[in-house]
Amino acid sequence: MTRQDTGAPPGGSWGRVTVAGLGVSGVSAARALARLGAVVTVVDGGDGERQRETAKSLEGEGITVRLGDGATLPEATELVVTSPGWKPDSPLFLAAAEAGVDVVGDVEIAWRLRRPGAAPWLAVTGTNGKTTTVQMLASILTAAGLRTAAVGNIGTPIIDVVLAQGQEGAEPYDVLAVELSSYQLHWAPSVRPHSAAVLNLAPDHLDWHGSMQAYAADKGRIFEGNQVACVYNAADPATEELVRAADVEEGCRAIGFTLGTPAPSQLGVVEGILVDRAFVENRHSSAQELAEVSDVRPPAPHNIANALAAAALARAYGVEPGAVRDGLRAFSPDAHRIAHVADVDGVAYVNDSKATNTHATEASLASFEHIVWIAGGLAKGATFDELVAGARGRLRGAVLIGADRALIREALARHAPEVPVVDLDRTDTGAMTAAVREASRLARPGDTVLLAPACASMDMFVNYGMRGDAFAEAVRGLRTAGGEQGQ
Ligand code: UMA
Repeated sequence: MTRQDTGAPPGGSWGRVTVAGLGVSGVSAARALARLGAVVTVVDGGDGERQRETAKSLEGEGITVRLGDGATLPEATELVVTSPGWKPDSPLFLAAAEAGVDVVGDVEIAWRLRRPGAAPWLAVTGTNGKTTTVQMLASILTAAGLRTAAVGNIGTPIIDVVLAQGQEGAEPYDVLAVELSSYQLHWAPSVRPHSAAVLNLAPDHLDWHGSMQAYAADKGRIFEGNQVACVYNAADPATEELVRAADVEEGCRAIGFTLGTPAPSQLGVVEGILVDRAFVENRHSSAQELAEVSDVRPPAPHNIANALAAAALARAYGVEPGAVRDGLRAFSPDAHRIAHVADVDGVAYVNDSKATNTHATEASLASFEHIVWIAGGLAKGATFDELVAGARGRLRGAVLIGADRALIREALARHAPEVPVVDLDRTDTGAMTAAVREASRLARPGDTVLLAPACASMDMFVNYGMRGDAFAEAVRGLRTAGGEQGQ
């Protein structure tokens, strides 16, 4: 078989592959590569119950698993396939470099496994909003009658979907809506989407990438080789800069999105209507109505921007305006993204556990007038001065949880010393119940208690979803303890 048939390296066979990480992507990559004939060893630095159970099932499939040592390169390794979370300077990769062995990610493998005629990728990255945008995009593509799936960083390993295409009887996808993180882009040098969008760029994951420049450069890889459109945020010049720096196919266009009136080659908003001035016959004199702002849920500014980016990618793929509207109407937002949980004693409780960095939290804090803010967790190298200074006038109080809460406490002391702060010195999962109780004491009727941690959750919870669930559970606890019924 040729390289194109199997995605295998030159020489035709996958040989001995080491997969780094026994998480969602590692398991998918290991299974796929073993099925394609590779001799697979999975290594993971952890040795917990989860890893052991997963190891048992992979070993039953002929895959070797080595737990508790993520640093030593297994002998005779010919290729390393890494999970996205592994830092580029991990000892395993230094050993691979020394041995002259390539390191790529699972997304790169998925790309190499595509057969001629495989579903093109419409790809989305950005510091915030990428999951929502990919979900909106998939909803629009579905409304257009296309067979699609939302894959990648969103949680469904892309290799699984690409490989399913090759299986007998599987109905082929027309197009994939792909969420790509900066980590995944870092390890995926040959991916060439049909069209792609960078929603925004703000400092995040700097401990992983080493610098803002390195982070931006990895995000910018999404535009490489685009065929039809590179979609940027007109309000965020850094995203347009990435389009300019990209090497794209002849005829590929730069398409902007804006919350204001769109210029030619942009999508934007005019009097409450989402309009397209990019994919229309005469973009200099006409515009196409796509949907109403009220079709976007929630109709908060950052979310309208997400909808415009999703619409731009769908339009680049040739989707009709009616399907953009129907898809946006059919979309239901994430339960952990500025989701109203309940009203208790005249106070609204809002779950934005998905706000895992300062940029997302800034948008969240700007959405309410009087806020008791629950924040903290793993800061991932972030600083909080700007965030706190910007939100000062809106904060009724703050309740801090998690490993890096001192960083937020210090920023509050510097920029908002009048704001009462409860510093919960505990990182156990029950801390959320205590945090909600403390927040309810600080809040007055008409206020919003907002969980927008500005930090990752893994110091206390399995993921941000569990953190949001714990918040919602704690709010329900308040209600049964005597508060009034919410919605
Ligand atoms: N591990 C080590 N050594 C390391 C790092 C990790 O041994 O140095 C092991 C861990 O013990 C664990 C495994 O590797 O067993 C985890 O690998 P991983 O962190 O890459 O996570 P996966 O479970 O494979 O999930 C990844 C993405 N995770 C990250 O990028 C951190 C998931 O995105 C994604 O949904 C999934 O692949 C499928 O594509 C999550 C995420 O937090 C949602 N993404 C970040 C974000 O959105 O901000 C980028």
